[in-house]
Amino acid sequence: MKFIRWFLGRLILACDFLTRPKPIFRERAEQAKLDAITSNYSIYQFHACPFCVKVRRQVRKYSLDIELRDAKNNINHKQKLVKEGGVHKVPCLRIDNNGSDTEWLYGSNKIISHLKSELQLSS
Ligand SMILES: N[C@@H](CCC(=O)N[C@@H](CS)C(=O)NCC(=O)O)C(=O)O
Repeated sequence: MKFIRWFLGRLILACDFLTRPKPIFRERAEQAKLDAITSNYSIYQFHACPFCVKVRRQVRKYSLDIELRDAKNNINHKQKLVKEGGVHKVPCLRIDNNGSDTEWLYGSNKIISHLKSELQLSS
């Protein structure tokens, strides 16, 4: 079972690598505006989780600069996700609203919808 999961994970990563979307290009000022917003974002994720791959592909497609945090191998990230987010589930988008009222958004579809609406990204 562990091997099958490992194998499927590698397969997903290989498919992702071979079909990776091309990042879109923006004018410097426009990109800087988005970077300022996403500097408050971080994504808790596992490297080979298919839902995390889905979110990472969108992040790449839209050229978003969002810190990725490994919640499987990094014990500090894992503990923070469980303690503050509430569940050890990935992907999870952490939105730091300048110290107060930190949001933890779980679920790949919710994260992608949030990014699209918050950052006004076209489909
Ligand atoms: N419907 C969720 C599914 C997320 C999910 O099942 N994630 C798995 C990893 S692929 C997880 O976090 N499992 C908890 C664990 O392994 O501890 C989504 O779209 O994000």
